[in-house]
Amino acid sequence: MKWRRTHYSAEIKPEMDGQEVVIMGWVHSIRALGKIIFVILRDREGTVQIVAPKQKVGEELFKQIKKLGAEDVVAIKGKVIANEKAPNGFEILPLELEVLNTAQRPLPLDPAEKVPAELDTRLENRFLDLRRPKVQAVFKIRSEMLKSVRNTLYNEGFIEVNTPKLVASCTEGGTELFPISYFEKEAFLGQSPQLYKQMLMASGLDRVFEIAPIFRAEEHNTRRHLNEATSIDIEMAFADDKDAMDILEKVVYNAFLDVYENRKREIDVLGIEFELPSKKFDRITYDEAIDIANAKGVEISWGEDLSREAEKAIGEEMGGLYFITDWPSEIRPFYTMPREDNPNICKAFDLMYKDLEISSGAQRIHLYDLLVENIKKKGLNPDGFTYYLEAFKYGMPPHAGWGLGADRFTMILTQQENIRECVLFPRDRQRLTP
Ligand code: AMO
Repeated sequence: MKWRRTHYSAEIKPEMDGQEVVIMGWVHSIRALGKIIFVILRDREGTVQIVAPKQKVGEELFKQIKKLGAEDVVAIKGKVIANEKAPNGFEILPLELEVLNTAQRPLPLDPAEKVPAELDTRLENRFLDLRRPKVQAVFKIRSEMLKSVRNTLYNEGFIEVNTPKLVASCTEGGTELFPISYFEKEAFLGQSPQLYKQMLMASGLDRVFEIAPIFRAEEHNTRRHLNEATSIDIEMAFADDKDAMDILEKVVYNAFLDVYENRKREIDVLGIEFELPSKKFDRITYDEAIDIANAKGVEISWGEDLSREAEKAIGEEMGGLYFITDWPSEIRPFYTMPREDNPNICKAFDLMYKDLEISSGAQRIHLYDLLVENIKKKGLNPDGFTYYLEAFKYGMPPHAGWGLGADRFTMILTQQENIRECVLFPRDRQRLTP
């Protein structure tokens, strides 16, 4: 490489007329019209038009440029020429070209998006697919969201932690575990940091969060499920379900705000209408949710988990972001705190966006005897939870927390219909490569 990049495409302005720049990227398209060649160069931040008239650039450089093909990697030293008719009000007159690498042709996928491709083909060739500005926009928004979430949680006094993903027991019910062979034993890929984040509440760290993969052996292919997802998990001590919901509201609202303020170009590239939610989200109880579903003709009785049809009916009625609270204890995990006044109802909540659940959480049981009793009630064996249970014997404070699906959150921020659009290399029943 002879030079270093001086500017990304988006950093060049017509006011820089006459200035020399070095740009680097991929040949997005090339058009030779007799004695003039137009090249669109693409980099991470956008595209720039390079115009090479033979009589200005000279025989040698003209010949070099003419040989370029789609997706070749180049560095161009050139002069900014203000031109009202050019895209963004300027073009580049090339002075020197360095071809850094050539691309084989035909391309398995067209990053210039002239030829549409099925999602499957796109995922097969994900590195090329990722050159598409719309696809890149999704991941830039995802990155902005993760940065925002971290900022909010650090500001709220949380400490970032990392817990093991090779684990010995289940947390969210036994059916969705991936078993792996672990030397002489059987182990599993962690389906949630749940037990670890709770054990940390006995450590005195008070407020922890983790952003990490979770593994779930979901059998079914849906547009909302992955076998490897990224979960944003928090746990906070000396807190109840309401406190955890307040933090979740802040985290989600701030991420919307940061994307709105800092990713205008990506929102534009995606061509979506981006609306900020209100700072406080609606809260309905499970009972009210059931009533809404029933009123819309969806049959569901108290104590059942919400069916897909029920979620759709409730989502239609509620729109946007809203919490569903006060769930039947029966259908929530063993660690969920029952309400003191009515143990059939527990202090659990889900955060929904229309018909999509993006987070669930609860105040947890911090009392040893009640926890053991609840484990048994769910048909689980307390012996499988020995290490976890120890943490409840020697001073466990009341605590609460939630898990927020980063992939699903990206889906709603970017308005994608399929969760696979929001993951670089998705893992589902059919896909383990690339
Ligand atoms: P839950 O199982 O509801 O709760 O998961 C929390 C959030 O993680 C995301 N999620 C998924 N995303 C994509 N594909 C999947 N297969 C998948 N599974 C889960 C969802 C979901 O809302 N331990 C609790 C959280 C807690 O109480 O702190 C838990 O794991 O967005």
